[in-house]
Amino acid sequence: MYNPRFEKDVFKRDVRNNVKTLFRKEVEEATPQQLFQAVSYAVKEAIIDDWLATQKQYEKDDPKTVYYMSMEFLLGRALGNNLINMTAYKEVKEALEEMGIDLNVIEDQEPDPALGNGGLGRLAACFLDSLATLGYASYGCGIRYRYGMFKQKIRDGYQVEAPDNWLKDGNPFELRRPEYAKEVRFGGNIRVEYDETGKTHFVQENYESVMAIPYDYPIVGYGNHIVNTLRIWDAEAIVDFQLDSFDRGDYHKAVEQENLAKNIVEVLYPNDNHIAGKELRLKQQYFFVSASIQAAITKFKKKHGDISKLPEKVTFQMNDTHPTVAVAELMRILLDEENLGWNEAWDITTKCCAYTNHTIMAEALEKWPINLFSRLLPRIYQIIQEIDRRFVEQVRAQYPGNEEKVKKMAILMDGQVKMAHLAIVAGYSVNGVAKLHTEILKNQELKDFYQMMPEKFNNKTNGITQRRFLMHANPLLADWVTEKLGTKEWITDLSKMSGLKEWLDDEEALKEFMTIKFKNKERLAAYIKEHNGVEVDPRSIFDVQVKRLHEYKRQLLNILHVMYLYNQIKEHPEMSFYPKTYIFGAKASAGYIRAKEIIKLINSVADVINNDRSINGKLKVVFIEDYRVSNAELIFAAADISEQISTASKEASGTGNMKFMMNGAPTLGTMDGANVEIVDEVGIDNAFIFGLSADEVINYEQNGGYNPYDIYNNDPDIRRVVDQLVDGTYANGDKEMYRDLYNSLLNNQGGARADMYFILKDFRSYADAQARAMEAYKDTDKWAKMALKNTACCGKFSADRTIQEYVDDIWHLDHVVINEDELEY
Ligand code: F58
Repeated sequence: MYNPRFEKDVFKRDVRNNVKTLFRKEVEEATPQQLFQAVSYAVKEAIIDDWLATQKQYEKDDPKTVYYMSMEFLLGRALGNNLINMTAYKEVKEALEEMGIDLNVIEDQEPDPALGNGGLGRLAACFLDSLATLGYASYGCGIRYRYGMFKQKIRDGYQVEAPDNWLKDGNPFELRRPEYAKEVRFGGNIRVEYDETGKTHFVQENYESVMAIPYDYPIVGYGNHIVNTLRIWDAEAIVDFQLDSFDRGDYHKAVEQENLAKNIVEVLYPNDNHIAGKELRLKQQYFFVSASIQAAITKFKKKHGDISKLPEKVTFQMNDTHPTVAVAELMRILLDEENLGWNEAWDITTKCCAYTNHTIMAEALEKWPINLFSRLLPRIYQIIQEIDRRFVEQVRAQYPGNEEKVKKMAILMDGQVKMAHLAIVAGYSVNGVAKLHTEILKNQELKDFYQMMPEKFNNKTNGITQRRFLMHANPLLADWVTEKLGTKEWITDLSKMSGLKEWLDDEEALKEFMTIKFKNKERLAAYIKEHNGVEVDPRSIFDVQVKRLHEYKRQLLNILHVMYLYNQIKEHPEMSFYPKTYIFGAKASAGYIRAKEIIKLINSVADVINNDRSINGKLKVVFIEDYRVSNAELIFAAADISEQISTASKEASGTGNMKFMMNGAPTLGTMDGANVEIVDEVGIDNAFIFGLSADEVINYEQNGGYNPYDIYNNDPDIRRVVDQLVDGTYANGDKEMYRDLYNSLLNNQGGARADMYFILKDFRSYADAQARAMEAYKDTDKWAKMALKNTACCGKFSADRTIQEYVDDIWHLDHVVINEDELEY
């Protein structure tokens, strides 16, 4: 793909000029941060041309557009990724080298935008990349949080949170678009008016409002000149705080509006798989949803006029229930502003909105107290009442006399607004994110809805972008893949990876493959040395678990097993043992006490083991501070083993599992989420599977759980490890530090069953899988083959495949092509 701005001389000149105009400096005097800015602005100029060309093409072709509505977009750094997708990475690297600048150092200057918690937010970012790459018109719609996911520091083994002021040096890639601002209203009351024709009008009065100001981010497609837009909203007070309002007695109002604007976009709620239910969060939701839908309608009407045709050109995908007020907001606009009747408005709305579910964890299901909801969003609440009234009527008609059904399915029940129910009733599609997850939704969690409207339910197994997680994260492997396949087609068609199977029996190729892994392990070892001060041996097995910290993800199982291994090594110093490095990375939500105890435990175990000379470095434990997209890229590339050990049925899909697989790390995991499909692709012999099945877990849960004492009393190794939580071994003699963890494993506590996540139940089977993995690793050739097989079989897990399925089954978008010859640079 050609872009004249990446001609070396042109690019170098642009960088030099940028350093001058931005900082009044010569390149030689500029700081790395200033160079990052100067380089990024030069890249942005190249992007802008394609961004304009894309808008023109869309204007001409008038394709149907998806609005991907999400509270979170976990983008990661943009510079490297943009260069890759502009197919200019290597040229720019060279051009900068000639100027004495190292691109890697420059890339490291970019703050890592973390407008998301974990899987759900990162999925949204991968989807935008794939939409642009496949040539589909799309907008990401979200919030421009002033502070993203907190920075994690580890102090004395404990997690400490520091604010993530990611915008402090400005952001070269964003574009402020005040001309597209929209007003968003909260609170007040609704006055009913009748006009001369007898028609009813609903007027909101005494409300507070804020101005939503959009910031646009370019989303660069790979090698196709398409640049889509991520539009995230900032909030500003409607009237800037003015002194004269003091005189008018509006002082309080003026201050309030300022505060409202400031608070709404201040910070991302740092919860993963848990809903806090705070009023401010609902404000955030309505804020970005209302602004986005208003903007979409304005754009549509400008071009098409006739609002009844909206479903032909627009679809709103709701990333989990967080944007579900979209349904009612669209109804509000159609009813109150477009003056449509209820049936017509409902017909349009239910053809435009679709919903993705990402979890079955009860604590993540969104429910809002009616009093809070109706006070904050009075008109939206009225509309939901009417949606609910009509829906309940339908349930009664279909299941006469079955008031149980009504109770289970109503949107408004027990003083709550149930957002998932609203999303299902109003959505034309409801999808899960992996086969197993969708089956559980259909047969357990959402069974009543599935029975009533089976046609809405479908599965879309998640995927990841190979542009970031292979090309950018692992350039050595990316080049090797291209060489072995003799083509770069895998970059936009990951199914081509299966061509690597030809090399499975080629000793030389396997050696090269493992040499690349080794170099990546050295790169990670250097990072760990620099950031943790711990020496790890790149020849040891890198066994990695990186993801958010949550009990269901069972980092506790992993660290208990490390404690068990340590006991074994101490007791049988002669036993055969391949050196292992256990690597963890995880943030805990700030208020999630038990998750924080687990982080402390991991660090305490690391302290004891890493400082025990008697074990000759056979075992090391590392907790990588501040796990985020940028260091994740180093970690996936360097992993030997991918730990995916959630309690079966709890992890909807997982996407980290796919990133490890792509980079040649076999899965050690349960039959949960997309692990099931990974095993389908790679074969059971190329993974290390253990533990209860989802059916078994669900069965235990429905029958009151199991008794962990049966295991504790009969398995001395397990008992010893559990007892070590309360005998001071890992707490400098303090017997209380981990008492809560100990209790969580053995005793029922309030509503929570003992060992809710089946850690002791799965322990033996986990230890066995670990032992099998170690045995397999000892056989170098066999291991290399297994690792390569994983890379070769990752084709299904591209987000490109996922997006194509969304397009075919749900969105029905039109494919857009930009003809390079027609570009006017
Ligand atoms: C994750 N959910 C799932 N939620 O846990 C994971 O299995 C799946 O692969 C991924 O979505 C993508 O489908 C998740 O990350 C959140 O973080 C929410 C954030 C907002 C509050 C509720 C949880």
